[in-house]
Amino acid sequence: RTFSQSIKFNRYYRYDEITHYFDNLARKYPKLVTVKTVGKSFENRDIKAITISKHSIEPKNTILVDAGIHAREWIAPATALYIVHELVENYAKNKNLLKNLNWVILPVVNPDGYEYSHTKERFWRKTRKPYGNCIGTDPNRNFDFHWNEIGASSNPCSETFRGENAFSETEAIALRDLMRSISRDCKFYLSLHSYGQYMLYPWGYTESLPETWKEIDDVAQSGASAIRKASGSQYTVGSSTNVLYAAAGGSDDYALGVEEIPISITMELPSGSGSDLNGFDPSPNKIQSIVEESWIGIKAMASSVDEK
Ligand code: ING
Ligand code: ZN
Repeated sequence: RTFSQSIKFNRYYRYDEITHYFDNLARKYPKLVTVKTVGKSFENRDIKAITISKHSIEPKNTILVDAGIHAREWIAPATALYIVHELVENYAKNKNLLKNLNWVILPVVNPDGYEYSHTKERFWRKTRKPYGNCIGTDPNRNFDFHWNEIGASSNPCSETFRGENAFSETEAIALRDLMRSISRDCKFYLSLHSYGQYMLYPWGYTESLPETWKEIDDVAQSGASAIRKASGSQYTVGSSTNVLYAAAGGSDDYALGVEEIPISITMELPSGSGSDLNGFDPSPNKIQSIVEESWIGIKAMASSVDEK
């Protein structure tokens, strides 16, 4: 498919469709959009990010959004695509969000896992690199900041396997390198996951809070309250360790702790009413309302960062 018409949010897209959508946008909106390959997956797929920027002279603050670190959390790449759709194809409506800000969006960090969850095993979470008899590392336990200290497994058969060492996974390296390449201007890192409706922030490796937790909490609260006002949906806001569980080696801890991106938030999107594993699989007719509601929260957080 070529998306000669605008993209629709009534089904989930395969990885090729997502990258073709980006390539088409780059062709159609060359002044606004650039697409870059930021790394290769284990199975040699291009990991692609899109930059949306009004390219003025002065350097701008940058927002980095990723999704699809975990393969089965399909609503997260869908939400990342909706952000791109709104900023590019609905530019006139959203141009205030590009006046002082550049956006870098990496919709599928783990394309091998994402494709595997489409073709073989719907609830696959990890990468696809084998370790002995088992396959895959949890990329959100593979970042080099307090790696393997807590909430991560040394067993390659576990869903939370931390990898054989920090950054053993090329997908985590790709995200790290992207972060690093923009870290001087990047003020806000947002990692999209599902599910449970949480705005999580560091630390995941300890119950103590970062020195700057209040600033991060302000941004996260602004997202949660915008969503509550718009739809009534409730998000729980707090540090990962304190409101969900402790887990070291996550991308959000790394963004703050190593790359010093000041606002780092993991957003756990809604389940679309499913529970257990089905919570990772909102039915296609729920996608539109979930991504719209989530975009309201993301816009509020972006504006809050912009005002800082
Ligand atoms: N949740 C995140 C996970 O990686 C998380 C939650 C993020 C915990 C960061 C600790 C630190 O387990 C999902 N749904 O993947
Ligand atoms: Zn996840």
